[in-house]
Amino acid sequence: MNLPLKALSLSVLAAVAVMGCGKEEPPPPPPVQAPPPPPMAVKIGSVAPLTGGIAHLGKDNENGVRLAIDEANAAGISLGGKKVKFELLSEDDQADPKVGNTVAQKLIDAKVAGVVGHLNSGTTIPASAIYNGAGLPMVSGSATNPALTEQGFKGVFRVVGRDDQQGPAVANYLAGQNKPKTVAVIDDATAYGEGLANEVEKTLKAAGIKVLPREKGTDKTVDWKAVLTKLKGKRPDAVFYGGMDATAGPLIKQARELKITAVFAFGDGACTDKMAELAGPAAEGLLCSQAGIPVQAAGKKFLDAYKAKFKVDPILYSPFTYDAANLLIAAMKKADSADPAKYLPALAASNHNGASGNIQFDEKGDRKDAEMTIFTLKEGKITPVAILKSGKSLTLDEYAALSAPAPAAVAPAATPAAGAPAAAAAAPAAPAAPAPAPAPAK
Ligand code: ABU
Repeated sequence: MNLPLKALSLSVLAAVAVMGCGKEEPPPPPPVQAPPPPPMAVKIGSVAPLTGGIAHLGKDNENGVRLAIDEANAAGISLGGKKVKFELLSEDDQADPKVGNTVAQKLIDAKVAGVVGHLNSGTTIPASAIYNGAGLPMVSGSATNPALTEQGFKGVFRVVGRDDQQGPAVANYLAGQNKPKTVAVIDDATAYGEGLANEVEKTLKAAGIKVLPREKGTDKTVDWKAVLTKLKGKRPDAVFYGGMDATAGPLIKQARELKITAVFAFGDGACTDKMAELAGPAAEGLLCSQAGIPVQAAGKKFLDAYKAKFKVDPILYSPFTYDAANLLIAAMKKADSADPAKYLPALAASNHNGASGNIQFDEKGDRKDAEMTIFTLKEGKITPVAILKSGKSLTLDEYAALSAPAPAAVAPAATPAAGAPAAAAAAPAAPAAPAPAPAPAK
């Protein structure tokens, strides 16, 4: 080996030796961070008919609850020092009381912390006894039969008014506006339909109006020809039907096909644009009522968020089920617990500005000073004509103006509007402004 080559070999060997002996230790790994604990799951049940003739209303109810839950999760809520993730457990009771009882027990077994529902009085009333037995609070956003809150159950609430308020409201409006001498009353033999029809009949009779013997269908009746043919011979000036839109649409359509010209009036369950979809032009001019504010008057933030999320407009009760879910969540936050026994007192003491206005409960669990709205169907759309609040009658514009919070008038003690600084959000319990709109006639 010549000299330069030998020198190179030695230096390579030397370099290898240095690398082998003087190898630098890699930096120690960073201390292992414990992963953050998973959020505590808090389940909220929602029950409504999601199949069958009024599935569209059930889906609307469910959407209201889903929106409230998603907003709460996005806001990030902790209870008892633990981050919480609310989960929706949605059940289909098919508007059937037996199925309603089964799914009520299913939600209890799944350890939900509270329930929004059910939609129908006929399912809500029996299910409420099951929830009550389990100590589980429930808030209905739509069940209006008075019996629901007359049972003495401490955990049962509703955020709509009652049919012993709604029945007189729609009957008095009909009597005053249309001045019928004879009225036919039909119901669908459900707790809601029959109960509301009874209230309407009582009010009409008290106003000196003749009411024909009651006619009956069911919540599945879509062929009303026999009932209508019988009624036609009696020439009523008006017909009131206690039932939902799925059966009410065919009723008015077939009535017009039979050339019955009577005014048709309905309660909240048939007070939707679906009436025009089912009956076409035959639905024009009908009267109907809602045991709360019209959906058009719900908080803008709610209306916008609903449309953005579900790509459709809310139908009827979703502002109320949204509020019901937010009431449960607000009570849990106040009690710092999802334990029903711990948050129930906060729920009962709610003072919440929601999408449907200010919500407080009376000792029975009914909404204090609930609005009643009268509508007509105009150009295919259910259109409010009078909002009854604290004994006064307001147009939609008057109601919005009255309810718009003045900067200094927002009640500081009330829960901040969870999803909706509704025009109605800071509505005072008893508006001080005069009510210029025509009073519903009695
Ligand atoms: N409020 C009308 C629909 C729900 C019910 O059955 O009460």
